[in-house]
Amino acid sequence: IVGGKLAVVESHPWMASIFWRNRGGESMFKCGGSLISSCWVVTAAHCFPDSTKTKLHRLSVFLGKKAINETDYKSEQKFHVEELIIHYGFDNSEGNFNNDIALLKIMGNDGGCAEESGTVRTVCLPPANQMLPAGASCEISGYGKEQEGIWHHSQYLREARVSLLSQDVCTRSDYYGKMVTHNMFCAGSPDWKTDSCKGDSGGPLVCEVNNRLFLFGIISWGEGCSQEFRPGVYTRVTNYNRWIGKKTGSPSLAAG
Ligand code: 4AZ
Repeated sequence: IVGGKLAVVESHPWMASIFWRNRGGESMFKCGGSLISSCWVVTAAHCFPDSTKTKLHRLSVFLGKKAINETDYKSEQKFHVEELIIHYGFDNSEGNFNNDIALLKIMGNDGGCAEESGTVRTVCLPPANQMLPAGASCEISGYGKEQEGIWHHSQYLREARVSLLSQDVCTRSDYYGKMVTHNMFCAGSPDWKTDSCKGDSGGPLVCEVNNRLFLFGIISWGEGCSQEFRPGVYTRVTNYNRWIGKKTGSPSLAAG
């Protein structure tokens, strides 16, 4: 997150962090994610290159984690991945991560799923037809870079506010042109100082509607971070209600 501030996990209790264990047994932070029901985390499909899919045992997911390199048994919950479902339409042949969405079925060592606590809680999915106006203010969070070009990620969870751009503006040729499809939307700050960045992908963009927060976006891509005319690009979650409902076994989501 560029231009944001330190966050407490209690304010983003759906925030998941996904780690990948290499052959040496060393765990590396891979992506963010969001807890949408007790057993399911939604994230970005591009977090999983082909090799990852067949090696689910190398993945672990944490909820309620305060810092990437610290363990706090009181606040965090750890899971392995039972199932990884990458959207059938995920396509990076144009270099734009179309349909950048994936689901992880999580399971703890006790065979159970996430348990609600002060630091762990699900986020709501918006109804399928819910649109927000350009300029609406939303919140992003993640452990990604605080600046493009630095080598390290943030050790602590950070948050920032960004505003939604209209599709007309973001597909203009001085922005992203046709790279941005109807499965995506853009968000940024008018002064270009706030953005998601490398390492934030898969994580949430949440917006408030009627005093409730909903997961409208999944952090997906962008040309660099906080560059002029290059806002962050987010997966448009409302396009996937049916798919999410079908895969997670809550078909009522399709209706919202
Ligand atoms: C990334 O590589 C990434 N500025 C995430 C978000 C943005 C750019 C890159 C948006 O994970």
